[in-house]
Amino acid sequence: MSTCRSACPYDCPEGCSLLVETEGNAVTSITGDPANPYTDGWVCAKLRNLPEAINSPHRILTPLRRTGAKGSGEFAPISWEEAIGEITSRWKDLMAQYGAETILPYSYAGTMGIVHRNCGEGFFHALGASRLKRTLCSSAKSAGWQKVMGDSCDLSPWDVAHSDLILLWSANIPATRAHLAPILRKAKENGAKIILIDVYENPSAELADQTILIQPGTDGALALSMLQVLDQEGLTDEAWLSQHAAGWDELRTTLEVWDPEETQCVVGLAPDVIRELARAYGKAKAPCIVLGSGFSRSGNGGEATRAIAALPAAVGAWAKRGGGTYGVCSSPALIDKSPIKRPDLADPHTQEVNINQLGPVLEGRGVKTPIHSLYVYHANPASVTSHQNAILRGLAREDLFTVVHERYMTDTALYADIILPAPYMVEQTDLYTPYGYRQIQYAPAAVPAPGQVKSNFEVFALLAAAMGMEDPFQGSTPEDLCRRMVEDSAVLTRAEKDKVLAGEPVVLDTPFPLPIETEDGRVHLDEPIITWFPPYGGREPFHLVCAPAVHTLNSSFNECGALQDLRGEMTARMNREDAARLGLAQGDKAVFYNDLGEMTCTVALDRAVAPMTVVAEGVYPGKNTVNCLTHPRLSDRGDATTMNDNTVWVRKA
Ligand SMILES: Nc1nc2c(c(=O)[nH]1)N[C@H]1C(S)=C(S)[C@@H](COP(=O)(O)OP(=O)(O)OC[C@H]3O[C@@H](n4cnc5c(=O)[nH]c(N)nc54)[C@H](O)[C@@H]3O)O[C@H]1N2
Ligand SMILES: Nc1nc2c(c(=O)[nH]1)N[C@H]1C(S)=C(S)[C@@H](COP(=O)(O)OP(=O)(O)OC[C@H]3O[C@@H](n4cnc5c(=O)[nH]c(N)nc54)[C@H](O)[C@@H]3O)O[C@H]1N2
Ligand SMILES: [Mo]
Repeated sequence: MSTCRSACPYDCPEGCSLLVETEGNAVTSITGDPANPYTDGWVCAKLRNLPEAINSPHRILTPLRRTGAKGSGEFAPISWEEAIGEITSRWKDLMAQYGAETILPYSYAGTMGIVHRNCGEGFFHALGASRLKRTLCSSAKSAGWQKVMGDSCDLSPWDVAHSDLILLWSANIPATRAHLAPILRKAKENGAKIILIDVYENPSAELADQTILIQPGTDGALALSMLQVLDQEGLTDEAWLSQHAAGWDELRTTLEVWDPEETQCVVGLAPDVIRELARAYGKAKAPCIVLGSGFSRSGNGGEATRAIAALPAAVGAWAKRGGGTYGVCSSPALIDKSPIKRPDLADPHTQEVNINQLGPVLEGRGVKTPIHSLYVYHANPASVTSHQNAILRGLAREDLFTVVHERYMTDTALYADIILPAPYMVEQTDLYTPYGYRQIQYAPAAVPAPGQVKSNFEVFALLAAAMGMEDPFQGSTPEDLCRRMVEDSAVLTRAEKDKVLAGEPVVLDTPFPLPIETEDGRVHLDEPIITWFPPYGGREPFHLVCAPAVHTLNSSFNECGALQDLRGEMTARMNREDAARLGLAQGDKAVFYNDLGEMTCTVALDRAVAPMTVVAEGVYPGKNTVNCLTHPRLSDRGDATTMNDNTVWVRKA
């Protein structure tokens, strides 16, 4: 038995450092590495159960060719030579007929390792394939933040311990930020008050002193109303604003309409609740907003982020230790990823497809060159992307040549013409820098890849050679590339570089006060904030929100039986009074539907939900799951998903 260091590859802010125990070539256990003070020696149930998936008999271990109808799941093993030969000869034919834009790569967040996440981009740019705009997650939030705060980072998680008022705003701590929980408990012991602001009583409520439930997509209105109260009641920090902000006087002239009496009908809170929240925020010594991303997956997500980002500026919170925000952008760029992403190879004239619009695009809508081949790697669009029914119709097209590089039979892989076998993180070498704090870790493979499994990096090298293209990495290995990126870091010191290259996690301090990295060094509150857009549909009475589940991560871990048991069946949470009106009780089956699709699942009433709101936690396998009800329209800023901004009808099944 031996133990080696590794890093979690999933898309959490946590970026845990891991200890992997192996026996021969088998992974026997995964635990947290005490060498990373934030991981502190423990990991979530998902990672503890990962060895089950790594060692599962259901893994795909050889390339496969489809033998039955698309979606039937009938495949036969083939060799790598045959697989690469078939893919590249099909591509050459399609390129001759339609041009390279007819090929669309589709990748997102299966692995967050810098090399394997990004190494395909240069290949597809060089090929001249359609470009994919990857805005499936929190791009509206980033774009709104950028407008106010430029390239500024926000706090590190441990800074939150110094705050005396913590707003958990649209954040599910036990699910997505588990290591913040001990820090929140510490802050509470020191006298901090914690308030959850969400559309349902998510499991963070157990850490909070108060829960405030608002209508989905109204966070911007709530923030503007809080600003109005702060301004009216003299709770703003005018000295800080005049020195560090631009546009406050313009913004304050627009606040009149956000009187709590006017705002109540938008956000669904009594005026007193808004006033008390604003007063508590304005009077706190160092108020901190822990800002999740759920609220930003809305038509108005970018503008809502601008309004929320104005709050710490208005009260001068950035000047106080523990004050500000945590969860937006906690890590500066420690590494230059361009040697892997190769933006220099991209042709800006090549057609661009928004990742959220795969369904309509596969149906021939919104593209100049129709897509005849789809190459999916480390993503599962049939489950995670809006307008599931259009995606499934597209994937079923006989004239679409689909390749899926996967570890097990996902709903997307079921529709592939060719499946290529992919590794778990312990079977490949990569470099990780999580977005939730300043950390970097180099993680060499712990065990060899089983069967004929190959990494994204290896597959793109094979595809490039078979297409007769120049190798964008000039024969380098992932190990070489990781080493070079660390050596070239403009931020890390020599001692830190040595530590990273020795495989140890390196955690960096946050400067205080945080530098404001806009062109003029000021927080930008200029330009009116426009926060009201109706949800998609709007005729249907219930607002549908997709929320994370504790025991899975998007569609990852659907392959893990123990975690599926812990998560339980697919449910939709409703407000108890709404359910009673519809004659629905806890455990009843109900149909949730709109003009895009229909989902039947169990009604859950055990957690409070805002009125007229339906919350679906987690991404489940199969057809008619929650993304059959979400529309591919884009957000106001960042061209991002609006999957939390749709409406549905509900009836008893
Ligand atoms: N266990 C687990 N961990 C995960 C994930 C997971 O699915 N499960 N996903 C990973 C990924 S990809 C990401 S991006 C991160 C962050 O993952 P996110 O999905 O961004 O999760 P949070 O940041 O916790 O924000 C979710 C919260 O936002 C709330 N919310 C939704 N709409 C609104 C709204 O309009 N207003 C308000 N106030 N609240 C709203 C939801 O009810 C939920 O409680 O977590 C990562 N970690
Ligand atoms: N309803 C609903 N929809 C959602 C969300 C939600 O909470 N609810 N969350 C949204 C968010 S925030 C995000 S970020 C997206 C994420 O959506 P995706 O990026 O599609 O992420 P996953 O669903 O985790 O699927 C990743 C797949 O990559 C595979 N994989 C992992 N590592 C590798 C590798 O090294 N190589 C290859 N070839 N494959 C690999 C895994 O086996 C897995 O099947 O989903 C979004 N969609
Ligand atoms: Mo995400």
